[in-house]
Amino acid sequence: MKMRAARMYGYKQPLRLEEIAVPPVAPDEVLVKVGGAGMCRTDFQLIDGYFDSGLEMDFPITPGHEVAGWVEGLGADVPKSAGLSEGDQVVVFGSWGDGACRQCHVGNEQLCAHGVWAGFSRHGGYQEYLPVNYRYLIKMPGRGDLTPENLAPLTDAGLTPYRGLKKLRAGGHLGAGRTLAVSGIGGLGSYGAQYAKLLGGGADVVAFARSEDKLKIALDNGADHAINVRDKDTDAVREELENLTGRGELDAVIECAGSEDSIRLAFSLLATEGAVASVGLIGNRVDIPLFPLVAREYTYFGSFWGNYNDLTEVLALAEAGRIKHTVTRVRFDEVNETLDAIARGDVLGRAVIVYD
Ligand code: FEH
Ligand code: ZN
Repeated sequence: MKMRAARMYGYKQPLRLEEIAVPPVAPDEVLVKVGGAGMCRTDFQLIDGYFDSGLEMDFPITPGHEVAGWVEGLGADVPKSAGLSEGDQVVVFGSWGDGACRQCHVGNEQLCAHGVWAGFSRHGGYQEYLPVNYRYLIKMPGRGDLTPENLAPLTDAGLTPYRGLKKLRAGGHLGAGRTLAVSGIGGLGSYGAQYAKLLGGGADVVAFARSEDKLKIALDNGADHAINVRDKDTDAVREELENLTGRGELDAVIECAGSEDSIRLAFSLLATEGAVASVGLIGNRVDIPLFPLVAREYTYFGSFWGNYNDLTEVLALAEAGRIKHTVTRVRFDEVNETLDAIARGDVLGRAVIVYD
């Protein structure tokens, strides 16, 4: 059987749109027919060489770490306890640890130093069929808006800010009377604005973005206020923040962009004992003034992707109809142009490849 695959043969070059053989599945794997493959800014960064120094790449590889689809076939050793049958709609947890380290044993396989990430190895969602170990599939009912194109982004864009907000909540930085900013309303931030209300415990939620279209998505998704931070210095943003919320400072920030400017702005507006959770990866370094960090006892969380149980919580919210999806459908032959649009910040919500 043949399949379409957009494959990477090296850095800084377009993906090759090919027709290749559907790969065989190992006995403990399931062949997933991809119904939706989210296109993440990280995919553009992978191709552009952002991970060059840190990842050994055995080209060609197929990008795409946000996958949902259907069970096409089951390997011989997939246990009945997995509860999987052909035709089931499934979501792929995309971070596959070695199962041997401390992080894997507590369930944080996304932190495994020897793990494999879908879309950073031979197989990712930019191909029509994907072999996945049965342990990394979560069955979802196929009703209403629970479609592969809506479910796929929940495995990264809709998972990463969720984990970051859980860290802010667990650290006691959220709750009534607090001001929580969602900085960057791209793929991650369109979910971050929703989780800020769902997990914020009554916090006042302010969205920061650089375009009115994206701020509208944040407000539609539950943010209480929106500030366009394009070409504004900290004082101007602080004044607008005070006019909107009655306070010119933030108690917590879920930082979904990762640009050096947006992280700098977050810390410039942070209240005493405030906290920032960084989940975005646009930049390379952060520049944080040391004295305020110490004297005002800031907390700075790095938060990466999400673990399997975080994903089951997100999917439970989706199944309960608590998550709004902002998806731009992409045809397979539009993949390269869409990656360029993502790099420019021109995509609203999440771009998702559908193999019509
Ligand atoms: C995913 C996989 C690998 C590196 C970075 C990412 C981010 O998109 C996590 O949100
Ligand atoms: Zn991603």
